[in-house]
Amino acid sequence: MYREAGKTKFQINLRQHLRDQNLSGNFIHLICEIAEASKYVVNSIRTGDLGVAGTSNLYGEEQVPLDVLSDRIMRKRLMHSGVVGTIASEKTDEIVTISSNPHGLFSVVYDSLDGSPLVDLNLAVGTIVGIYQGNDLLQPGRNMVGAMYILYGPRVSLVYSAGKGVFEFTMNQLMEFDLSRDNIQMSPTADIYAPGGLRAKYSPEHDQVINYLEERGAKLRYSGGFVADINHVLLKGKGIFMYPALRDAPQGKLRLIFESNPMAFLVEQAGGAATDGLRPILDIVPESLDQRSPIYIGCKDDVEKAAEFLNAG
Ligand code: FDP
Repeated sequence: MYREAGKTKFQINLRQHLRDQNLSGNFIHLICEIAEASKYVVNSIRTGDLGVAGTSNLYGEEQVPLDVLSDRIMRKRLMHSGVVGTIASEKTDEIVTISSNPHGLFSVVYDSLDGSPLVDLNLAVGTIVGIYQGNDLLQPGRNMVGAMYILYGPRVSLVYSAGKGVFEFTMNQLMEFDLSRDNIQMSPTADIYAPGGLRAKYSPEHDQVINYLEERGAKLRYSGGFVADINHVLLKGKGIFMYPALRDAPQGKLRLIFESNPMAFLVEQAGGAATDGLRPILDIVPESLDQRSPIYIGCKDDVEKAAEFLNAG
């Protein structure tokens, strides 16, 4: 976590860490640009909107809803980064081509403010990002070259993987990201479970998964924000998050490309697993940008056990 220089210990910042990982200059630039954008998102969350979207402020400027503002912040940063050929945002659901020659460039999918309704309740929200090489966004998540999220909680943290482990950085007083957790690893079984959706709409098979976890002594922990809930499961290392198929929503709620894939990439990198009940989330070939999928994600043995229950039905 720290670098020794004589007797002084220095924090390792994000850029230094990325250089130490021997990642390409373009990739480092991209991650750092997203980290920069997040500082403006933090500022908007802390000071902007406050439930007054649609009204004007003291200076007659119309207040922009936070989810729109954060989307603009992220989009602008990516478009001007010079290393991104294609973007797609959960907010607009359209593919934006920045460069028609994708050679050497990345395509980026993102949800700039997941859980945005929670901001007015002062609960944690986050940004989710998936990164591919080239310009094809409708490919399995396994082809991603990197994924990350930024959690805006009591602290701001950035968790990323470029396929060489999972690392957490925390924003310091200077709004720089310092390495705070090295090579995050998950245990095989969960102590906590985070269950999305309405219990009355669960299938009997999913009920069995819940009962199994409860009987094993796992405690329910659910914030209602995907990023905070995944962060809890991943950093505790002993958890499982589930957003199942519901009776009136057989594909569940969460978006495969914008939400589930980046998180599945991170959790697999930490030794966990993610399934839709039938196959690993990362192996699903998306047919559309807005495709949804049920998800069971977290400790490997429990994800496998959940799939067993679901398939026994
Ligand atoms: P939200 O609709 O509030 O943006 O991404 C969708 C999401 O939040 C996730 O952050 C969260 O995990 C989920 O929906 C919560 O859904 P339920 O309220 O149905 O549990």
